[in-house]
Amino acid sequence: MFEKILIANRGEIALRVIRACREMGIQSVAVHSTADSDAMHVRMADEAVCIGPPPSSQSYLSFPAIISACEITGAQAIHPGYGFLSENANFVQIVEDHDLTFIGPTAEHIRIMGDKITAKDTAKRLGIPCVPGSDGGVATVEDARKVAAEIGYPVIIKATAGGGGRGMKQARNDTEIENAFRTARSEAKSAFGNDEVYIEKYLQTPRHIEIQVFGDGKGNAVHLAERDCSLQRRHQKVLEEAPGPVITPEQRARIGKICADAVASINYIGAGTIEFLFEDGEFYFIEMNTRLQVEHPVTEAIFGIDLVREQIRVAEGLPMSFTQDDLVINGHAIEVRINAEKLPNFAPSPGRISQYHAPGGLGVRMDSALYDGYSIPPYYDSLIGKLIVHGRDRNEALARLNRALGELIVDGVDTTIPLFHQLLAEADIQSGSYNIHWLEKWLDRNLPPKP
Ligand code: MV4
Repeated sequence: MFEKILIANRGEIALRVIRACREMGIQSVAVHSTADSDAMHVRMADEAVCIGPPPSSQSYLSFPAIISACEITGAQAIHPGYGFLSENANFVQIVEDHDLTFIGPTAEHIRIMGDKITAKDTAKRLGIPCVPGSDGGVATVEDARKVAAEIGYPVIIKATAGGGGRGMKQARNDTEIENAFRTARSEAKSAFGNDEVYIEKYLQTPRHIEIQVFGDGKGNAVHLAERDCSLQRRHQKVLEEAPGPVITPEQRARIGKICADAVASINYIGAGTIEFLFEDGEFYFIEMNTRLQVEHPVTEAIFGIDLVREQIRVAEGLPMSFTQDDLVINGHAIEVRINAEKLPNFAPSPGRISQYHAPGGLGVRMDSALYDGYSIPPYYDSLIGKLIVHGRDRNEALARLNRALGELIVDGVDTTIPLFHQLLAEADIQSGSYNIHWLEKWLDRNLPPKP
C-alpha cells in the first residue's frame, strides 16, 4: 500500500488527486513553482515542496526537481494528472529507474500511442476500426496521390507526431494534395522535429466520441462508455457530455467491447481514452490518450465511481473495484470548462479573483482550485474550473446546468461563463444536434472575433 503520493501537477486536477488520496488514507505531497506558493493545491496537500521558478520547463516539467521532491519527502508514487508529464514516456522510465511508481500506463504504451502512425497500426492490429488511409507513413507526393486515388477525395494529411490540430492539412483533389503534403510536412518538422506524415479520408461532419477504458495491467479491462466532446474551439474542448446524445446502446456495447478487449490484450494499466470520429453510425479511430482526461468527471458521474482511486489501486497491484457487469449507466452528465479568458477572442485573462462562489445542490460538482482573493498567475493553462452536473436524463442535466451556472460567481477576471448561458439557449444544444464544426460556426455568427 502506498503511504505517500506526490502529485506532479497544479490547479483543480491536483486537488482532485489529493482528495482521492485523503479518502484512501494516503498522505499527499504537492509540488509547486514560486508562482504557485499561494495556490490551493499547496494548502490542501499534507506537504508541499517548491520545485522551481514559474516557467513549467523549470518546475512542473523538470524531471530532477520532481524526482528530488519524492526523495526528500519519501513519496513512493507519482500521480501526473493531465498535461505536463502525464504522457512523457522518458519521464516514466526515469521514475521507474528511481524505484518509484508512476500512476499511469507503462513507458512502452505511452510511446506507442504518442506516435500516431504506430498508434493507428496498433489499433488496426487489435481490431479497432480506423479511418481509411495509408498503411503507415507517406514519403512522397506521388505516394499520397496513389493513396488518395484508392480512398477518394477529400483527404487529410496528418503529422505522426501531431497534436492539437497542428500539422494537419486537407486536400480536395489531385492539385491541392501537393501543397497540403508539403505544408503538413514542413509544419510537422518545425513544430515537432519530425516530418513524418500519413494520409486519411477526410470525414466532413463527424462527432468526436471517445471511449473511456480502464485496465489492471494483468489482462483485465473494462470500458466505461463514451463521452461526446464535439463542442470544441481551435481543438480545445468547451463542453463534454456522457453518454453521447446520439449513441445507441447497441453501438455503445459493440465499440466498448472492441476497446476493452483491445486494451486487455496488451495488458494496459490504468485509465485510457480511445478517440473516434463518429459519422453515419460508424466509429473511426483517430488517437489514444494514455492519461486521465480533463473531462473524466462526466464518466464518474454516470457510473458513480472514482477513477483516480482506481488508478491508485491498480498502480499498487490491486484489482479494479468493479467488473464490466457492474458498470451500468445512471442518467446523464455534462461538464463545462470555465476558463479565465475574455470573449469574444478567448484571450487569457489572468488576475485577482475578488469573489468566488461555487454552485451546489443535488447533482452539482464544481472542480476548481479558486478561492476569494486568489491571483491566477499568467504562466499556465487558463482552465480555472469545471462545472459538472448530473441528472436522471439529459433534459434534467441541462436544466441543472442552467441553474448551477446561475449560482456560480467568478468576479475579478473575465471568464467563459457567459458563453455557456448563451449556448444553453440554443435549440441544437438542447437537442444534442451538433458535430465537430458546430461551435466554430456558431461563434462566427454570434461572437465574431474582434480584429
Ligand atoms: C480528422 C478530421 C476529419 N477527418 N480526421 C483534429 C485534431 C485531431 N485530434 C484529429 N482532428 C481531426 N481529424 C479525418 N480523417 C477532423 C478533425 C477535426 C476535429 C476532430 C475532433 C474534434 C474537433 C475537430 C475539429 C477540426 C478537425
